[in-house]
Amino acid sequence: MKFQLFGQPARAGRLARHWENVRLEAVVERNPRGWLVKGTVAGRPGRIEVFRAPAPPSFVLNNWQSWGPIQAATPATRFPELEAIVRDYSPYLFSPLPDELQRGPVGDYFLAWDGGLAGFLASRRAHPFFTVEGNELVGWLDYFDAEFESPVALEPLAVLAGGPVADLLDGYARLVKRAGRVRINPWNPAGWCSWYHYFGRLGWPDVLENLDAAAADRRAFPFDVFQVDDGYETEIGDWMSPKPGYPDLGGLARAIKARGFRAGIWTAPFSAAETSRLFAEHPGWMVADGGRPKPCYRGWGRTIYALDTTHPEVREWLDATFRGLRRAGFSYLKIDFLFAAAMPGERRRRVTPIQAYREGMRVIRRAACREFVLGCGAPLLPSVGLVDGMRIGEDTAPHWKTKPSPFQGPNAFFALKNALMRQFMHRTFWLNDPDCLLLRDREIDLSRNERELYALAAGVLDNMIIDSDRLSLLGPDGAWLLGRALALRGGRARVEGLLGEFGEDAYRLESRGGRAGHVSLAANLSDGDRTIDGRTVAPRSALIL
Ligand code: 9PG
Repeated sequence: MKFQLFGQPARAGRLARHWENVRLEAVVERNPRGWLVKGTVAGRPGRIEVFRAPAPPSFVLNNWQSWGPIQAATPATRFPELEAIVRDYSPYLFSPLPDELQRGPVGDYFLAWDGGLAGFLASRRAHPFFTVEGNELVGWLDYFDAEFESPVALEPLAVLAGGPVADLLDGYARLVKRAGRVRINPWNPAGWCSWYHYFGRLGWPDVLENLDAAAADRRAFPFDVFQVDDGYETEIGDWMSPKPGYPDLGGLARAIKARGFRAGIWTAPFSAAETSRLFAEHPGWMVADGGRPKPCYRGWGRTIYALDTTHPEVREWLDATFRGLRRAGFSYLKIDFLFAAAMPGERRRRVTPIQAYREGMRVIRRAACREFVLGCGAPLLPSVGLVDGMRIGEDTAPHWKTKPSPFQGPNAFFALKNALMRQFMHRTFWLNDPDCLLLRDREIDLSRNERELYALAAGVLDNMIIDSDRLSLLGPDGAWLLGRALALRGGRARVEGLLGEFGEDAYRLESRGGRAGHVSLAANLSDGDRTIDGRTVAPRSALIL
């Protein structure tokens, strides 16, 4: 493979570059699988071009964030729908560098194609991403406006050559795991979550109803954890004061634990609504612009600000909040809208937004101790080593698909597609959360085949299995699908079809070493028939091969 490193043809050995006040030193190692680039940088590097190569005709394009898409793309791929999302929600949802996304395809962290992969192994300070310039792929490290007095490690880059894209991604993921010294939590959760039936209308009687239903039939509902999602809190930011009608947080956790489940709770710890007590009392804790709190995103009909995680008082507050949740009895912490902490803006200390994010996450990680931390709405590579589980797709929903856009609102199709395409992150970066299974057969717009497809795929992938139904709506068939999904877990899974080898949105999954032995599953997410291993697979359905 021919490519350039730092503007020169790649070759093994040492190299040094000096410009303005920047000193960059790197070592390029060759090994049988490819190349590894490590080094240091000092000064004010801004944006560094690290990698440049001829663009392949199609490649896997990955968005930086949990909810962002991963998909096959070409150099001509454009995302016109992003403009509306930037206007209605946030410029920072799908990139910390919003302008880049408007220009053409951006692949965050890595790019993979048939026969090659270029990928950064960490995002500790810089934001690593790839763009397409004419007929070339370009890999960048963006250090924003940070300045480093003494040399800091560059984010390492691996260039892998040869083999199918699924193998290249697995190889990349193993290198990320090693670089991040990742320890995978031995507990792969099975649980319940309130969001995808009750959404923000969750009341305390709803929690009790489902707790009692789950406790009454443990065979049908073999949950370890019972997680209350968004809806219990008075305001985004005011986590410790539940709404009227709810007990205090200790009472909430006790009700769950008394029925034999681990207690789980949702927060958006780096977010503060304009209407929250948190914001009213501490406007100076927010990431700012021109000295004033800088809006980060729109949500819940409100403007949401982002906490400045370099501020010592914010760090104390985060620490107290998560120690408080733990003391209240919660041992499963879903932390959401995490991208907020990585919004560019003015902070107490001049670090990159990625450093700020990781500093905030480290406070939470430490305060959470050994309890299970599930990231969501999170920059992916910067979170490696700091979470136990991670949502790796857009929200699911009680319907299959709305518009054919990768940046659309919640739907089961895109949630499952991301889970399939990001399987290489499972048990390397963390445990993958493919988002919840919706298995009820009433008050739902998913067909039996669609529900089965999601459940079997999540099981074969060995992913986290969280059901989100009003349990009284779950018939024997729903409980059976849940049991099937759980019984399929435990293997090492591989996914083929990432570049459309079986036609668009069709995949072949293979799992070995799980409780069910060797399982092959054809997953057809498309609206047409697909042929996999000589078998015809109907639209929106799965087939055990
Ligand atoms: C609770 C939900 C659930 C869900 C999370 C997250 O871009 N958006 O406006 C947007 C809003 C909500 C959302 C994702 C994106 O969902 O993924 O599981 O916890 O928050 O509010």
